[in-house]
Amino acid sequence: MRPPIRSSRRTSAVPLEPLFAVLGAVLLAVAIALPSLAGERTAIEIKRFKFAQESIEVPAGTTVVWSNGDGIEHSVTQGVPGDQGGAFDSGLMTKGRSYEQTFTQPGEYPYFCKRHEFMTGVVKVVRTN
Ligand SMILES: [Cu+2]
Repeated sequence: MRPPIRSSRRTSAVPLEPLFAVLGAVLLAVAIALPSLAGERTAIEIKRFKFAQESIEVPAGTTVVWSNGDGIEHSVTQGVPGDQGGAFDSGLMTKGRSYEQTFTQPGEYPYFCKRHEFMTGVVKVVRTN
């Protein structure tokens, strides 16, 4: 009888760990460098008739990006219901649309949805040092 053929191949011939370490270092360097190239960006999703973060605090220069995840139109309108501030207004956004606003001046910026006035949020912009 012949002995069964044995494979000498190993399942993991190429060590991947060093590659991941290099990739991780590159990604970290990019993540550190990006905010200094352009202001920081932060995302707020609109989902189930709510702004995912109803209150956020960001450093001046930050761009806030709202995106509509609902199958119904929403807006991001500066001010409070009945007293629209006028500083920014996305208009009605269909599903998948996004709107961005850069905040350069420290202060509190309340906003709401024109269609659903119970949907409110605030962006608190703080001075950067
Ligand atoms: Cu709405």
